[in-house]
Amino acid sequence: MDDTAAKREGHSLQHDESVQEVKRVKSDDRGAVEKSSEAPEAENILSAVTATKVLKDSAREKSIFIHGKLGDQEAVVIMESTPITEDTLGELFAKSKLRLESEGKVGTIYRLQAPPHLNAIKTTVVCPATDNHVKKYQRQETFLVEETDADYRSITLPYIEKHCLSVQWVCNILEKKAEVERIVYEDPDPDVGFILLPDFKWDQRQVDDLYLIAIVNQRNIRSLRDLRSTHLPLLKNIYKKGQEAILQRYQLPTCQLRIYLHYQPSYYHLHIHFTKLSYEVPGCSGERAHLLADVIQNLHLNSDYYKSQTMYFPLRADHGLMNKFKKAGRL
Ligand code: M7G
Repeated sequence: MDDTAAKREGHSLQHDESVQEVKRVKSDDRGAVEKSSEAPEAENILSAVTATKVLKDSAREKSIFIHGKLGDQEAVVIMESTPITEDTLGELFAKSKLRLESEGKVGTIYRLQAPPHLNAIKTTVVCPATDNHVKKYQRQETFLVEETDADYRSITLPYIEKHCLSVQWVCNILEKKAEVERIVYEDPDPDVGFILLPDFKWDQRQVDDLYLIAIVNQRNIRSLRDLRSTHLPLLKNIYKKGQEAILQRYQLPTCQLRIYLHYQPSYYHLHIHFTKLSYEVPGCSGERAHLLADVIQNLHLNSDYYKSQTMYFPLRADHGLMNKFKKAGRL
């Protein structure tokens, strides 16, 4: 629901002067295929893309979202500069070319030309792109919605039952038809089990922007709203084992993790986000992200907390649910 500078749905390729990597994934939510950083040079499908509109760009996030055509199909191309990481500094310092830009009292400014392999632009090509994809990436005003439990039952629930995005990609992951080799941890228990794996948003090149999701095995929990105290064993299991798996695999301790659920999510099959605390990923702010630790505490206090609580969440102006809340006189 929140549009971020890092959606990974579609063909994805890394691109610079000399290096190109392609991971080809269809945009029908069937899941991703990870390519290693040593992937061979791929065909430059970007050369066949005609850009029609810049949907959004951000100098701060160093990203641009473009609507265009790939042949006769609609496409969205997302390009993001990759972070500079500590492990590449040695090579970056030794092998870059510098041009002097200006000399001042405080410092000297250079334009640095990094070696091509340290200068990649992460590029995602969503093709064929639907109207929803285009909308999702288009810059839009957002509004804070107040949803009582009655609103949930009369407005939100009927809407998501009719319009929610396909969770086929989730089923494919749970059924081991997709992303099997990407699984970081799995607990196969049908009640408290889950699969932990890298989110589409993370290219796994550096832990600085670590982003994993835990997808629960249970198929009937749509979102935070469905959680009751009976789900505490499941939530505690994810909290504990997710942290342990991340510590073991990435040496990142719990105190450096942000573990949360989105409300509203984009996909109504319960999943938990694990990101590095210092990584300010879009969607991690208070109006949309609910810390799993708080969720566990709230359910301990009151089993019906999320059933009865008034919830607040941001909606984009073009979101279908906005209209429903407006029509009901709730906005
Ligand atoms: P969300 O809270 O439903 O909404 O999160 P958001 O997309 O607005 O954050 C769903 C998460 O699943 C997002 O972080 C997506 O990047 C991620 N995601 C979506 N798809 C289709 C896939 C996929 O096929 N594989 C993986 N690994 N992650 C995905």
